[in-house]
Amino acid sequence: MLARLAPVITRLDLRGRALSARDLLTVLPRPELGVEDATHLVAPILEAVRVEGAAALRSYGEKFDGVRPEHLRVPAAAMQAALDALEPALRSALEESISRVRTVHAAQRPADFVVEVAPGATVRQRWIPVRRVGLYAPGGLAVYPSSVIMNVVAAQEAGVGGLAVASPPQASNGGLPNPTILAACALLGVDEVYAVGGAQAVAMFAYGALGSEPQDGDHLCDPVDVVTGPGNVFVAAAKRLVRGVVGIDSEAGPTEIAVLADDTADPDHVAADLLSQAEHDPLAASVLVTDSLALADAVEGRVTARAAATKHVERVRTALGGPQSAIVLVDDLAQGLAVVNAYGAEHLEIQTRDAAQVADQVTSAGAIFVGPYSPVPLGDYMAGSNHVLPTGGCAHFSSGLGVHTYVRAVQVIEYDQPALAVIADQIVAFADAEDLPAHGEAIRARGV
Ligand code: HSO
Ligand code: ZN
Repeated sequence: MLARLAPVITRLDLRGRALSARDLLTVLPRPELGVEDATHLVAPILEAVRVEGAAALRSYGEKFDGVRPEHLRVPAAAMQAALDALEPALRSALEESISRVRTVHAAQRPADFVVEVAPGATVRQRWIPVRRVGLYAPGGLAVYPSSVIMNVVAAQEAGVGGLAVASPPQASNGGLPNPTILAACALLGVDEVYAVGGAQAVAMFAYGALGSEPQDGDHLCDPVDVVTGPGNVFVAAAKRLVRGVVGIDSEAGPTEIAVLADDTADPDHVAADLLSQAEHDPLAASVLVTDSLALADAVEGRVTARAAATKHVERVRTALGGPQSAIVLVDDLAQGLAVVNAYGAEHLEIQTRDAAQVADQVTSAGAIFVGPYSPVPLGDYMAGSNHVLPTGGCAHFSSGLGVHTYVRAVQVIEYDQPALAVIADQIVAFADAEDLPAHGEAIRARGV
C-alpha cells in the first residue's frame, strides 16, 4: 500500500468572504519577475551590440551560450538540412499547427473603413503592416518551435514583408540554433535566421548590427520595427529598454493557468491541466477556483499523484507548491467569476455546466478554454489560436499576440472645399481659443 502523499498545492478558502476585486488581487499573489533589476545588467550588452555589432554578438555567444558562432546568420544549407532531418511525425504536427494558426490569423486581419462625416468630408482608416519584424525564440530550458509558429504566422498574416528570427547558438549543434527551431523556420518560409540569444538578440533587432567577419557581410542584420517573442527575464529587460526605438509585444512572464470548475468537472482532467502549465517553470501559476468541496478534494488527490509521476517533477512541485498556485474555494459560480475576473489569468479554463454561457461572463483572461475537451495544451499547439498571451494580470489591459501586433492604423483625411467652408468659422474659433492664430490662417488661406 502506498503511503499517503502530502498535498503539493495549498488551499485558499474564500467562502463567506465578501472581497472586492482589489482585495482579491492581494489574495492571489503572483511571482515577482525582477525585470527592473535585470535592466541594469543588460544595458551594457545593448550598448556593446549597438557599437560593435557582430563582434559583440560572437563574444556574448561564447560567454552566455558556451559557443562562439562562426555563422551568426544561419546558412541556407543548414536550414535545408534541419528540414530534411525533421522526423515525419513532428513535421506533420508542425504543418497541421501552421495551417490551423494561419486560418485563424487570416480572419484576424482588421478591415479598413471609410466614414463620410458630412458631404464631401471623409475620414478613412487604413491598417498598414510594419515593414520588418524580429522574432525571438528561446533556446535554453525552453525550446518551443510552437512559439516560432505563433510569432511568424501572425506576422505573415498581418502582411509583414521582412521577417527575421533569432535563437541562441547551441554548442550541441555546432553553434547553430536548435535544429527543430531551424526546421520550423524553414517550413514557414523564413530564411533570415540568426544564432543569437538573449538580450543581445533584442539589441541586434533594435539597432541592427554591422558585420565583423567576411561571412557576415558589411551589415549582418538590418534594424526592425517590432520585436516579439518570449524569453527569460533578461530578454524581457532588453525589450523594456528598447521600447520606443522599436515596438514590442508584452514582457511575457511565467505561464499561468486558472480553472473555474463546478461539481461536473472531471477531477483527473483538471489535475492534468494544472500540471500541464506547471511543467513550464518553477514560477508557473496553477489555480483552481471551485464551489465544490468534493471536486477540490478530488483534484488535490489527483494533482498530488500526477505530480509524483510526471517527468519534470521538481519543476512541477515547486510551481504547485509556490504561493502563486492554489485551490481556491468559493461560495458559488458568481464568486468564482469575480475571482477569475480579478485575477486575469493568461489561460482560463471553464469546466462547469453551461460552460459557454459562463465563459461569456469572463471579462479578463488572455484566452478562454471552454468545456471538457478544450484543455490549454490544445491551444499551446494546435487549436489555431495564439499561445503568446498576457501574463501577470496584463490581461486586464492587453491582448495576446496576433495580427494586430504587427499593424498600425493610419487615418486618411480628405475634405473638399465646400466641406471645409462649412466648418471654417468653427475651426478658427477653436484655434483662437487656444491662441494659435496661424492654425486659423491656414484654414482661411483656402478662401473659406
Ligand atoms: N503554454 C505556453 C506556451 C507553450 N506551451 C509552448 C508549450 N509550448 C505559454 O502560453
Ligand atoms: Zn504550455
